[in-house]
Amino acid sequence: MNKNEIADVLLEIGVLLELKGENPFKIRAYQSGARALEAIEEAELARLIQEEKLGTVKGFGEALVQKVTELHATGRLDFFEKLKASVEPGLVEMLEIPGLGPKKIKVLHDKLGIASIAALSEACGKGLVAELDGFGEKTQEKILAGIKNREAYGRRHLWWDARAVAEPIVAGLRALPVVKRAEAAGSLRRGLETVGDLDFIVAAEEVAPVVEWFTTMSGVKEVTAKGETKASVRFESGLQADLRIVPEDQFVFALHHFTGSKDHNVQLRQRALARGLSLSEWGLVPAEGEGTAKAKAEDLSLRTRAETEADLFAALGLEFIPPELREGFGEIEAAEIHVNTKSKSKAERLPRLVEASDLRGAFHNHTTASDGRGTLIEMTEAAEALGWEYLGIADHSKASFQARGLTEERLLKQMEEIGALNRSRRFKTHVFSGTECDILPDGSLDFDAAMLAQLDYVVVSVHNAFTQDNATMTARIIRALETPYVTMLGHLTGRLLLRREGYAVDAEKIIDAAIAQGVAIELNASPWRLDMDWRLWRKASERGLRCVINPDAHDTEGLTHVRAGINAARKGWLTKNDVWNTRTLVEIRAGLNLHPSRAPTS
Ligand code: DGT
Ligand code: CA
Ligand code: CA
Ligand code: ZN
Repeated sequence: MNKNEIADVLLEIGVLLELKGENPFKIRAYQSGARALEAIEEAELARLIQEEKLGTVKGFGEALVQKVTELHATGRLDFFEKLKASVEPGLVEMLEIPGLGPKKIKVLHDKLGIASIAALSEACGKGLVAELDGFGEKTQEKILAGIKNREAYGRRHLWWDARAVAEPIVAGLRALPVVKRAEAAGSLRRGLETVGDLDFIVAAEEVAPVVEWFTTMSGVKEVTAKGETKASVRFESGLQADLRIVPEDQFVFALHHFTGSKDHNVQLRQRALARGLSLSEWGLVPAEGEGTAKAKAEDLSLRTRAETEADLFAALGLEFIPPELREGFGEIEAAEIHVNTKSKSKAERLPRLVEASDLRGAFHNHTTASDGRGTLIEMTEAAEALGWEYLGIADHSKASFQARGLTEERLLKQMEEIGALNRSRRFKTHVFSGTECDILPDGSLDFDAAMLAQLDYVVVSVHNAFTQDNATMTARIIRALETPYVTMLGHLTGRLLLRREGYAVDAEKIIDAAIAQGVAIELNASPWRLDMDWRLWRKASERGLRCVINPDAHDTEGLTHVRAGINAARKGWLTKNDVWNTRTLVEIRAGLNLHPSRAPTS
């Protein structure tokens, strides 16, 4: 196990011990052990363990040394396994409800005997939870809302996680000798932020071997359907996957149909009908005449031939519509090929969408200075490996004390470190010194103007007082955007997909203010945020809002989350030109209006 994985285990042990009501000192020992681990470099940890010197590091008592050593060597810890088994799973599950920590869960268990979310829901319904010390009406309402959210979202999965499951399946299908073509379709292919189930379309010479492989591949927990041309399976995570096998000459039609969305399909079918054609998953055939669409599609002489989806769209007088745009939000009109397409205004045409390879860097990233897990060096190295020209470091500010936010003094020290790193030319990637500065409840910022002026750029974000009403929150954010030196707004609503609704804001008003101030809004690319939502970007960007795709990375791996942001940006109709971090280092520097002391010398 590497140090981050070990740190995760230590944190989990801390949570489990808290659920059991263990001694707070013991609990804290695991938490600080995890912290201490994060501050050590990977190689350093290996050396300390090898030389049996881990005990000399502050925060590691004897018990912890033994556990870390065991995890490092074997990836397993008997103590942890036993501890997990000794805590009722329902209690751990309750941690997923916003506002419920281990302490509260222990109280619920001790006082009311609650050991599952269902029992908790019932107790809230009876008003029993509100009567407990330290709970009250408001908490009870919040818990109930949390449970409802969880139910509503529980059946969906993050696009990022679904993609990780789908990619090896597509590769595995393509590797089967009988398979001609294989693609993932559905919401996954459309790049939707959450995915209900996976859909795979395969063209194959023979069906049986494909179904056999699909239903027995590793990770399948249950085969929920197995038919002549299709199969469905369910994985451990609850995610389900549908497979459909079609003859090769129907592949494009099936792929298009099962990519959806439903709204897009309905609109496209209407367009086909208006041209005397019938479009279905089987083919594009004359609408008039004898027989069903399926029967006609089986008659090759009647079916329009399509090798690719571009052929299918072309047969309906349309340009190729990228899957991300197929939501029925005007993409078909925009794709219409007119004799005078050039006379269409930009807003009426299909955009040339931004691509992953267009990005040259990003601005909202954390390091071990606040709550990140990668050091400045590790993050820069990873950015260089991605080919980025620049990396912005924006650690938390002091008001985010739970994330070890930086004081002015620590921030100044970090700026010096970054300056020295740039001067050393150790990496090809230039590092910008920024901050993710808290927007305080009244809309003032956590740092004063004198501090902000010295930075290369400033991200401002809301991290507390989430329950303010819409008007207060909106005014608060707008006030922050109107503060000098602010470069961009972080995660507009603070939502966590499938887990927490965003705080209430008037997005329109905030977008207006950002445009008026020349401040960018980030598209936070963290797979569980994707905030500001893609549905708002098209209009906002047409009105002149600048987008920055930021991974909000807390470790080196997190930098790759920009891929999820690109997805969302594409769904928001954004082009390369709409996304600021596609600009070159020189252009960014010119745009940042750098403080004289930090302006480039050459
Ligand atoms: P999901 O799985 O809930 O995230 O969303 P999708 O879009 O993947 O939906 P899914 O898996 O139910 O079906 C895949 C596609 O198949 C869907 O996007 C469009 C097409 N489709 C499914 N049912 C219908 C339908 O009743 N009418 C039409 N026009 N298309 C359908
Ligand atoms: Ca699906
Ligand atoms: Ca499906
Ligand atoms: Zn943040």
